Amino acid sequence: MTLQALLFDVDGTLADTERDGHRPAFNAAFREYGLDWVWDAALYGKLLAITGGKERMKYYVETFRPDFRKPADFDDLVTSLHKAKTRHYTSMMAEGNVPMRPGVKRLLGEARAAGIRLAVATTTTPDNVTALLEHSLGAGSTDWFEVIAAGDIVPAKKPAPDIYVWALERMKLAPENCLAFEDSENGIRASRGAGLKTLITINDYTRDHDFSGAAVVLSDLGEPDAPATALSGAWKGQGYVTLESLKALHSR
Ligand code: XBP
Ligand code: MG
Repeated sequence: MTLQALLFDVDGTLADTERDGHRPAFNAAFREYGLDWVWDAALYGKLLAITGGKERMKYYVETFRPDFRKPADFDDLVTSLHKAKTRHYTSMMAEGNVPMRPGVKRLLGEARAAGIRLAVATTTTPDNVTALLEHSLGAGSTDWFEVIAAGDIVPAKKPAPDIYVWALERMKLAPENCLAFEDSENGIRASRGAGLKTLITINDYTRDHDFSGAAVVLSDLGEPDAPATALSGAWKGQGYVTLESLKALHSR
């Protein structure tokens, strides 16, 4: 089986968007609506158990705010809050202050040059993906990805495999011809559920997650002058992830 495509998660994998991107955007939306909901960095780590912003807000109310008197139109409130949150998030991304993680831009460039197909599979809202890519990866970089599978296009979000299955079907690819890149337990459950060999790069929110089933767990993708650390799995690459090392990983 040859390696034909790379499928990337976004939040936590391409960039560290959660703590200083999504979280303050949620808080700004809560303030805008006069709510006393404040998500600090530690609480947000617990809320990440649930993927999807609307789902996360509902989980917060159910689990952490039994005192909150839900209005009759609670679902509408959540929808409005989420629209406001997306507005805050995309304008924050437009400032371009959230960089790609180490090695991401280099590896994407290498894959593109070699004709490897690229896709995104994420639970986040499509506008958020575009904002991050255009302002942090580079203008026009959205077009590098043949398919951007995002948000509510599948009703069941990660850890359900649906978003990966959707992307694979669109690309008419078998999972055996691809590699997935993830950063979280919900993410790898989704990618493995779709039959994808998966490379993990951890971050501060996910370093203690269960990554059993990962082909390899790394600190990050690494750069020639800033090598990555292998945390588990057999990694025979150099100090940084190259297309050649991915092909070797894929064929094992
Ligand atoms: C990402 C998420 C997203 C974002 C918020 O998970 O959980 O919910 O935090 O996005 P993954 P929205 O990286 O596993 O795809 O608010 O746009 O839903
Ligand atoms: Mg992620």
